[in-house]
Amino acid sequence: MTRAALKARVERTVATVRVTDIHTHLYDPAFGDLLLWGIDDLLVYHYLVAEAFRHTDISYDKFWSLSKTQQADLIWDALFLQHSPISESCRGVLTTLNAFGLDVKKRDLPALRKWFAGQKPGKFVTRCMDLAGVEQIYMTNSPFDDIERPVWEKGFERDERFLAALRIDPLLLAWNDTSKKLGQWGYKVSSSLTPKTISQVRKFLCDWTQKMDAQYLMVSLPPDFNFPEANTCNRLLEEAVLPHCREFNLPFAVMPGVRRAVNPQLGLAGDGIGVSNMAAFNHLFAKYPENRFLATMLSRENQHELCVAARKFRNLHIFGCWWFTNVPHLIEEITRLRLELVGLSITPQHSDARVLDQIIYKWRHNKEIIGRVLVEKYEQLAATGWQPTSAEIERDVRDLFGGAFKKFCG
Ligand code: HDL
Ligand code: ZN
Repeated sequence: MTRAALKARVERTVATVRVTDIHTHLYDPAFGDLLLWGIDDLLVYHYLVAEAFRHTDISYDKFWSLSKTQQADLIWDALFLQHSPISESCRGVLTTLNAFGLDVKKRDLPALRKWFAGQKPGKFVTRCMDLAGVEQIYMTNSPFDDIERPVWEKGFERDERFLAALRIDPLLLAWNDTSKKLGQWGYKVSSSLTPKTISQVRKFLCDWTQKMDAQYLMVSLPPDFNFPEANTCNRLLEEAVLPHCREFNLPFAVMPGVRRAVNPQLGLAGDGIGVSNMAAFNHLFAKYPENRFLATMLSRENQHELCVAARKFRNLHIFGCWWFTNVPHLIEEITRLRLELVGLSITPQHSDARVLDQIIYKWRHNKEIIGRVLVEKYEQLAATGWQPTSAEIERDVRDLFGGAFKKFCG
C-alpha cells in the first residue's frame, strides 16, 4: 500500500467506524426532558456558561433568573457575536449546526431556533446518532437524582441503544446524608458501618444494578482521595462496592481529580480540578486484582502516570480525555502518549455529552485528531517494512472505538 493509500485507508476506517460512547450524561428518550437537545441547550451547556461569564458583568443571581432562551441569547451574543467562537465548546456548536446543513454564517439565532422547533424528538435521536456515527450510548444513572429515580421505579421500555452505568458519588462521598436517604428508601442502615449496614448497602447496589441493568459502576473522586486510608469512603469501597462488582462481574470506573464547586455560583460550571495521588490508585488496582477498573483522570499532570499504571495492571482500562482535557491539543498529546506507551488496549475517547446534538461535534472533532495520530503510527509501522493490512487497521480501529472496552468488560 502506498503512503497515500495507507493514509486514505486509515482516515476512511476512522471516519466510518461505529462508535460506542462509553460515558455520557445523555438519557434514553423514555426519560423525556432529561434528554437535552436543540440550539438553546447547546448554548447553555455549562462549558459555555463559564466562558460567557468572562465577558459579562451580569450578576450570578440575575443570570440564573433568566429563562433558558434569555441565557442562550446572552451566551450567543458574548461568545459568538462579540468575539469569534474559537473555543472548543463554541466551535463544537457550529460543527453540529453545520452537520445539520444549517447556514451559520448568517448568525441568525431566531432562524436556528425555528429549524430546531420543527424537529421531532424521536427521529432526532436517530438523526444525531447517525450523523455522529454513534451506535451505543452509555448513560450516567444516579438513584440519587430525584427526577431520574421515579422513572426507573415506574419502569419503561428501554431503547437498546442506551445502556446504563450506576453512578454512586453520594454513597462514597456523602455517607451521612446518603445513609439517611437509604433509610427512607427502606434499607436498614445506620450511619456507622456495621455488618448489617454493609449488607444493606450491598442490597441497594444489587437492587439498582438489576433495575438499570447497569454495565459498570462509576464514581468521580476529589484529588485528595487516598488509599489505603481508614475512612468511610474506603470502607464502603472495600466492603461493599468492590465485592458487589466482583459478584456481578462489573467493572468499576474511577474518575479522579474533580474539586467540586470551587465557584458554587456557577452551578454545574463551577467545578475545578486538582492533581490526584496516583499511588492511591496503584494500591487499589494491586490490592484487588479480581476487580476490573476503568479510569480517566481529570488532570493533564496525571496522564503519564496513568499510562504507566495501565502497563502495570491488566485489570485497569484507561479511557477518554475527560472534561478539561477534552480539547484538541490535549486529546492529541494524550492519545499519542497512550498509543506509544500502552498500545491499542485503551479507549481514547468518550464524549461526556450532556446535550444529544453534541455527540455530532464531539465525535467529528475526536475522529479528526485520533485519525491523524493513527495515520502517523501506521506510517511509522510501514516504514519498518511491516505492512498493516486493511483488515488489521479495521480491527484496531474497532477496538479503539468501543471494542477494547467491551472485551475488557467481558
Ligand atoms: O462528573 C462527571 O461525570 C463530569 O463529566 C461532570 O458531569 C461534568 O460536569 C461534565 O459534564 N464534564 O464534561
Ligand atoms: Zn461525565
